[in-house]
Amino acid sequence: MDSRDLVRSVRMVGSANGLRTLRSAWRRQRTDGRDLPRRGAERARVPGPAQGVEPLPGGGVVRFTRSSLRVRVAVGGAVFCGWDGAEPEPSYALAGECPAVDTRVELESDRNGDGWRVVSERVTVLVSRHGAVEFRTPGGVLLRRDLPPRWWDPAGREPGDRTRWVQRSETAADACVFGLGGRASGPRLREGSYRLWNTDPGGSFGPGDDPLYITMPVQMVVADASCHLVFHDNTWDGRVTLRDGEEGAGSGHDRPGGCELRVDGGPLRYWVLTGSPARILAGWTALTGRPALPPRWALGYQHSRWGFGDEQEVRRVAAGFRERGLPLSALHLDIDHYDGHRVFTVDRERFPDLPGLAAELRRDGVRTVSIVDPAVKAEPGNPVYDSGTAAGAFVRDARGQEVRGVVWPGEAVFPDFTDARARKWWGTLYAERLAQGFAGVWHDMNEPVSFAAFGEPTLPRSARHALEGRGGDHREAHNVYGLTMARAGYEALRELEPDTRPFLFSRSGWAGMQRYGGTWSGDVTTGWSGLRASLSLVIGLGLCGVPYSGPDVGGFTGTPSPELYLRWFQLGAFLPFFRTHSAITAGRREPWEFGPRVEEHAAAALRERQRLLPYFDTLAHVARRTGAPYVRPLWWNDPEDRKLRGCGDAFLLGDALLVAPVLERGSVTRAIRLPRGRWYDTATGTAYEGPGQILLDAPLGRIPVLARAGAVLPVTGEDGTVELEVWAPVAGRTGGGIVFTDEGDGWAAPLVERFTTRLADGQVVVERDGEDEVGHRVRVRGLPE
Ligand code: NBV
Repeated sequence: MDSRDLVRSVRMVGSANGLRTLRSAWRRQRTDGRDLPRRGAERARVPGPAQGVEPLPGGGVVRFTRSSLRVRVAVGGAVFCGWDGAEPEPSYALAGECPAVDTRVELESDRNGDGWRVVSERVTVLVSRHGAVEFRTPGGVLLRRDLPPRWWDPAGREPGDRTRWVQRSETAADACVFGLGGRASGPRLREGSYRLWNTDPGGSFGPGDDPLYITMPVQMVVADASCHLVFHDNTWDGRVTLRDGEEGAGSGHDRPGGCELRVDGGPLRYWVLTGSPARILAGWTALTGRPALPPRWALGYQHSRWGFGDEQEVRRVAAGFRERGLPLSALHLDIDHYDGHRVFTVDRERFPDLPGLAAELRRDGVRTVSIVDPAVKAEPGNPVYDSGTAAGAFVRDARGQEVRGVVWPGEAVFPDFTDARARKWWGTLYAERLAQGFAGVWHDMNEPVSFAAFGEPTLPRSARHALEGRGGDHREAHNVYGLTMARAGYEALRELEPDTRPFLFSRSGWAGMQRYGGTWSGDVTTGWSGLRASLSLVIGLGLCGVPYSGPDVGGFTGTPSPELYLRWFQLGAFLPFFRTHSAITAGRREPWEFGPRVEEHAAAALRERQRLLPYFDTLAHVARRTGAPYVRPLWWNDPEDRKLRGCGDAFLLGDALLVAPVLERGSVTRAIRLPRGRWYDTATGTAYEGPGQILLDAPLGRIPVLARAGAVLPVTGEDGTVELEVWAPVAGRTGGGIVFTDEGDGWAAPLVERFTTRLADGQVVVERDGEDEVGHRVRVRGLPE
């Protein structure tokens, strides 16, 4: 064991569980030593020369000496490539049916006679005689070249003994990569190596820590020629190594961008989607599922703490918000409200009447949200353990013994969420949470974490999983543990309360997790670097199809300076999931704890959030319908603007706003790079023309927010109805916006209104669906006084 491991484990679990974590780590090592297939002699392989081709609707199969490649273009333009017989299904990422093939196209001989091609509406795929695959725009510009894969065959292959493989790819010299799940060092992912193995970093994390809780083999690649998303549908442990390209300054000697993907097993299959970022996200969420729609209250401000202590304390905190007139939408209860850290229990001494407390808070408009950890205390007599054992729900080893680990309640077992029966059983337990009055759930520790004094703090790699009846081990199931737990929770809540939208967010997850809910930063370090990392996570996850997320505002650990707290709060007010939260050992995070000045400015941020709620409602519906995230990188509409691609310090909030948080200590100005078009500083009404860089005031009381010329922004008016804030369009141009209004919960279809704006005789004209009757009070801004 190295001493860093020891320090980490003590930091995480305290000394009480220390011995157990030592035992558990030994046990894990022993089990893996016994049950994991040994890596024996291996042979490196490449596909070899092509032997023949079989055209099929949507593409076809190219046969090589030692492998085959299936190319399949789906309706909508997504391209699937599967080596060695890999098909799109089964897949944890895909939602429902695999999309139908585009029957208009199939593999044909390339004109030059040195390979084959599929020419579809959006993309041309070329397969060389040695198995390189190129993706080109309809105009012929290269987006991505995948070199022939290499893999290692175990000599005398055994069932269950999988092949590792590696694939190298080249992208344009100017390509920038984003995504790979939640990465603290982005949003643009620089040259370096990124692991694909969901991991609790332990303690807290900052920009240098990788991997984190959510890793995904999803890359959004942005280049002059076009953007594309590549998704390697493989859940195994792996690593992506990126190399930045270099342009030869007109010499014609560009060095392409490079990507190398290594995976420890499982299929080599991937999807490529091309087009504008909006098109790609629409295609990606059509493939992997549209994002769940949160109830309206989940778009309001929420507050949490590990260690609220007891009912009185919760009441005191709620009263603190109420008495100060600070709007609060939900309070979250962490593991300390459980009885001895046992999931689905309540410590009745400290929380004698949780349903009563929840009802009382609810009358003041405050919901309660409960943490749910997957680990179940392994203790006969614990009803959750007993019923899970009876249902055969817990993960076992190759000999059929329950796999034991250590988490908060001590010795614990882990539900196998890759088993439909286990998901069903687990789902029944959420009835207890609803009976306690909780309105939403917060899944934690589901990477999954099992504390270990040394080695990886998770389950043994040899632990067996059902994998939907196919059978396999933790090497394959690990990365989808959080995803399948979210599925269990989401499906249960849908069934238990069919008329309400589930509110669920999960620390870990994988491609497709947006179907079940959102996520949050996890234990982001308290410091300016943590503030920056939190924005990187939200932007990156949005580009992977997960639009609802946000950080622990104020940071998880320690105590932020009043200035840092305030700047974090001001950023949080513009992110989808807006929640203050901190560790049991950390300082408090209520806005009044940081002095009257911070309280006043935080109150202003809260009021602005409340005012923008109709806009957040709209963004939630837009995400649901199109996959477009609420929080978008500055290059979203201008991917060809290279200067914008490197900007990770500001973002677009929907179509209408550009938000530039203050991420540096002591700063009271902000340099902001504007995308093309006219932008108004919402604080002063001053207009600026993009593209270009501007410098705006960012006094302690606010962060710069700009509005796009022509935008229609639905906001809460003073009388509580939805008003339209309309920003003057540029003369001769039209603007507009779409507005979704709904009941705030349930499944009734929303009202959809489309507005257009234009200037006529120096006045702003607003129309709704082509009619003059707008149906809302309109406030025009940005016209000269
Ligand atoms: O449940 C306690 C914490 C929680 O407050 C935090 O938000 C999670 O990310 N949880 C991690 C476990 C403790 C980690 C040290």
